[in-house]
Amino acid sequence: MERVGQVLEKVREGNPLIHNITNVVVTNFTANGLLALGASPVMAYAKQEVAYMARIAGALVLNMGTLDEHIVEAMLIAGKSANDQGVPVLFDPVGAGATPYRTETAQSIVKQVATAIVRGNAAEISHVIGEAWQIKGVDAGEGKGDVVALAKMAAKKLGTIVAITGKVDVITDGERSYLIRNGHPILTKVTGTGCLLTSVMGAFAAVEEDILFAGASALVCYGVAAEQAAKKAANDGPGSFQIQFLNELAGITPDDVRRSGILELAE
Ligand code: ATP
Ligand code: TZP
Ligand code: MG
Ligand code: MG
Repeated sequence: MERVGQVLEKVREGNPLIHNITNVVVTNFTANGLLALGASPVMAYAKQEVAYMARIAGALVLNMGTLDEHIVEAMLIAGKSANDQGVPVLFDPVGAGATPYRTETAQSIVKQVATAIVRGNAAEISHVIGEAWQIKGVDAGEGKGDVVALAKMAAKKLGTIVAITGKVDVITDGERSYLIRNGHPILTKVTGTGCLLTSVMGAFAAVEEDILFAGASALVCYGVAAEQAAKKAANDGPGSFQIQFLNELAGITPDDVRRSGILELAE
């Protein structure tokens, strides 16, 4: 946990610029969450500027939540520019599997852009690799099967690090895998907590070269911040939790992580 705390400190010291091409539901929450944590968010979508913005960013986050043809074009331009400059690209295939357009777009993006981390729920990740776990809108349905095995299969197939989140989170490069047992069920009652998480993983990937460990560290810190927020505000409902969660992202310390983080190497 010592090392997780160090990566958290590096985010705060580095204040990395995170270029998000994200969805209309979560834009404000994502910007505020990144700011709270100590990163520097920017949302930029115009095809005339995304290549430039991606090039100067510490990480680029592509999120498919509310797709249209212009967004897809911008994502591909930004993604290729980030790839050219060695800027890590994170991809959140929101709702892959819910409609053919989402599934096809997700598969087309991972084909054309080299990603550092792909993060989603189990159903979304399964559809990115052409497996068919159930999905309901942008939320996970009832998946049956081994999530670690699915994550490893996806990582190998896509040649990227894959994170599958839920009650327990898994992140893997296909060989080494971590399980993270932090978080709180009330996260599922606030929209955008998955999307913000992908952007937070971007902030960690921007400052730590070991991207697998960066991603695992982000998952631990995010989960611990949620637990702390839930302790203070869950009884008041999701609205209070959302606000308190931003406060905890700003306040979480390496000591908190040492005390409460649960990170395991998986088989
Ligand atoms: P979904 O649409 O399936 O909710 P998502 O994109 O919102 O997916 P989540 O899987 O909900 O992403 O992950 C967001 C955060 O919520 C992660 O930190 C994850 O660990 C946490 N989380 C999700 N479900 C639970 C749960 N039942 N208990 C604890 N933490 C959870
Ligand atoms: N509809 C399209 S994008 C979106 C909704 C509700 C937000 C999804 O956010 P998350 O983080 O996957 O819950
Ligand atoms: Mg969720
Ligand atoms: Mg999501």
